[in-house]
Amino acid sequence: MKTAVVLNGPNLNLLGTREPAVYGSHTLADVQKLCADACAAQGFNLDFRQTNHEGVLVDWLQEAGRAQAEGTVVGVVLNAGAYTHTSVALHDAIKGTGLTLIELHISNVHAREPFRHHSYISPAARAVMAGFGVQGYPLAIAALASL
Ligand code: CA2
Repeated sequence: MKTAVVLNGPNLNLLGTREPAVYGSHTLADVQKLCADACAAQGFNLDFRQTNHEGVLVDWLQEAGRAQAEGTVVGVVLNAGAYTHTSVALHDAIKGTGLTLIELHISNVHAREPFRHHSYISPAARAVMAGFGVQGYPLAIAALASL
């Protein structure tokens, strides 16, 4: 059974505690449950992680890239949080690993502040999803199955 990797970046551990108008009221634990159910439906194992540290995300992307090359990982769903808009290192990690990666945002970043309109992730991603709320996560896992 292959594994779907879901990586979450900075401040996503705060989901459900503030800004419900933007991010909804679900917690990250709720999101993990949504992902677990979606993986069960697709016949995947789930590897679900969150970190506030850019270099940790780089390490995890490299780890997932090696596992995908070995055939044990189907791909990655990445919500890089604010690093989306700043991180050449994440762009390079995705490009360098050749990962099948879906960039995901809970909110519609294009309907928000201009500084959220640019993504360093998008040019390296296989697909981009934004604005589906936390339901985007199970949608992205289903999409990994068909990529
Ligand atoms: O919409 C998304 O998923 C974002 O990736 C979330 C990031 C933001 O910087 C991106 O522009 C869009 C922020 C995640 C922080 O989430 C919080 C949730 C509740 C309270 C405070 C922060």
